[in-house]
Amino acid sequence: MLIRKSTDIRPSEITDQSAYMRRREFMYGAAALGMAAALPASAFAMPLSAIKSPLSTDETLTPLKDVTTYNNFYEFGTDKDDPSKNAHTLTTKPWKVKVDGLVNKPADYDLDDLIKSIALEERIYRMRCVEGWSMVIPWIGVPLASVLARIEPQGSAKYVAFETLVRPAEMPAQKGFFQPLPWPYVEGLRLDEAMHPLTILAVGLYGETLPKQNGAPIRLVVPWKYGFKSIKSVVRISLTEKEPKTSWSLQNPREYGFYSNVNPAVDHPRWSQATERRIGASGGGLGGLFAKRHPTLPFNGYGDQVASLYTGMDLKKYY
Ligand SMILES: Nc1nc2c(c(=O)[nH]1)N[C@H]1C(S)=C(S)[C@@H](COP(=O)(O)O)O[C@H]1N2
Ligand SMILES: [Mo]
Repeated sequence: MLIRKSTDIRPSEITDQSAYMRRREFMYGAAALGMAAALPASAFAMPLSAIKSPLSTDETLTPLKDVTTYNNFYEFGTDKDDPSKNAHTLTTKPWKVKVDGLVNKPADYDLDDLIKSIALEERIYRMRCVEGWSMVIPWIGVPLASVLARIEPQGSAKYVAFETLVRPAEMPAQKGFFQPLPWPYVEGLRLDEAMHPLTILAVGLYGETLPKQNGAPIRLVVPWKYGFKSIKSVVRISLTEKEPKTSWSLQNPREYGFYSNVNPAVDHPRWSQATERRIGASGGGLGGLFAKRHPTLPFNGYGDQVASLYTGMDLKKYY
């Protein structure tokens, strides 16, 4: 059988560049044959070409299957497999991003215009969830700094605020009786954090457009902060003078602060952050169901690049 879903690809194939290429050829072939409508949602991913970034880690990649089935995207439900089951209903085309606040170029941008002619880069990043697990994901995206340069923050802008889509008709948890978070999901960065070269807006992973469960069509990726800062399916970017509200600190201010830097020395009030479990059974030293937990690094291992952003701040107080 020629047609394979991304979830049918064996983990051993995934790190292999030639597997990307075969799948690309397959997608082009399928489109040419007019088969696209008959394919499952996950197969609508389109290939993206990107230059490899030197800012990537060389750690073993988390298998695609785990990256796309073990997710947090509460708009689609709170279980890890809810996003992969439910997110196919999300319409991601057309996609507008409202840019407003303290910028010289506010507009309702078409996503394509917002990132037009900014070179796509593949960035392999370690990601660390506050729940105590981690992954290594080959993102494709653009530096947020390049997008900010396009929209021109004004001199008084100190923060960047982000918002996710509110569309209950397509996001089941937004219309359910139990609403796990206030909507829209909101996040924010200080302007210097947003401008840092490690901060990207991702539009793809594993060589293709983003799966919906991972935040299609565009999501933030900030690898030195806990996963929840990396807001998905972004529809609004605002430049502000005041520190923006963030979803998890709105929901539980005692447990979650604005900065949310990965910090093994600051426990979550209900559990330690000292160690983590690498998701996926790919081997590669850290992975596997029975793999031991291993130490979490300050700033998720990106301290050399980002620690200077926080010089003089008490990171126990500003967690
Ligand atoms: N809109 C939105 N963005 C979100 C979330 C969410 O529930 N809604 N969850 C966050 C959390 S807690 C994590 S760990 C990451 C998970 O990203 P991934 O599923 O692509 O690994 O997305 C973050 N972005
Ligand atoms: Mo998370």
